[in-house]
Amino acid sequence: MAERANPGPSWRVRGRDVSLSRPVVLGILNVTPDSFSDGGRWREPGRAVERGLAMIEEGADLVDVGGESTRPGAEPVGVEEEWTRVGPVVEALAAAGAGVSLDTTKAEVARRGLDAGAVAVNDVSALRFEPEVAEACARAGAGLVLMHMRGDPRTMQSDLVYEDLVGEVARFLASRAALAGQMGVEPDRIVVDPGLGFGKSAEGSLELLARCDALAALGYPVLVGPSRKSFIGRVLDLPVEERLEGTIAACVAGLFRGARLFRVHDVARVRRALDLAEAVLREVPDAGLRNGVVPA
Ligand code: HH2
Repeated sequence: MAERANPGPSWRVRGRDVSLSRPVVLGILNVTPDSFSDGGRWREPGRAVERGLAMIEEGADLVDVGGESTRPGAEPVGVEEEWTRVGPVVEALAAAGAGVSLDTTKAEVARRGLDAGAVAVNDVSALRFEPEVAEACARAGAGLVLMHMRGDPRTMQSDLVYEDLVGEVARFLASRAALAGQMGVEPDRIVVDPGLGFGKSAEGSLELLARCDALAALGYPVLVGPSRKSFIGRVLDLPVEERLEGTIAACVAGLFRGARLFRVHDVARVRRALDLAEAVLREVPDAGLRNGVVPA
């Protein structure tokens, strides 16, 4: 498996470096009618921008703007509809100086978003739907998140059985990162993500959190997105609006196993928890290396 020796001290995105010396938080801003936990809440662009800026105040490093739900069974939307949703929000947040990552699988939406000031693209298909997303990122010098998912959001929960879940996810992410590299995305701009809940059983998502070390060993920073997801509901038997503590526990568990980036709805609370957990980790002399990060 192609592996890099170590990730650099920062995630290089367009026009800025996001330091990995402390946990990186991406605040979720879904400008969709149908996202599983915040669908419809931020559809009005003015309110969405306000929420994005508030998340930066709360300690988010980037705001992850999405215009297409990826919840199981979600119907895809077209380029124009997706861009109508996210365009004004990306533009306004970028103009206000906020770092924006754009959660899209479409090359045309990625291109427009990067032109409008986004600094990274979060592609939950890891270039399987439209490999040209990588070209758009390479041209703009943008960051690129590559996430593992089996099939697509309509089909992903139909087969949750893997012979070797962690090995399969690691091999997939290594090969997608290699493809991104061939398409001109520099290694320091790539982040990998096991895709918690995307075609995984609850046990599978827990196992992937516990084995973030195996993904960090690929040499790219690891992002996890446990926020309010159903595996938390399954373990704690709680509805979506009661999953904050589970989200925090999942993030901290991921951090201790080598994840460095966290995509969450509840920025202020997760930020505090991660900063405290990071302070604990720092008491271990080789914590940086065990975290897959070279100490600065
Ligand atoms: N999860 C969701 C969406 N995008 N991107 C990455 N990199 N990792 C994730 O785990 C991830 C993601 C799903 O969560 P959410 O955005 O809250 O819901 P929806 O897809 O329904 O909009």
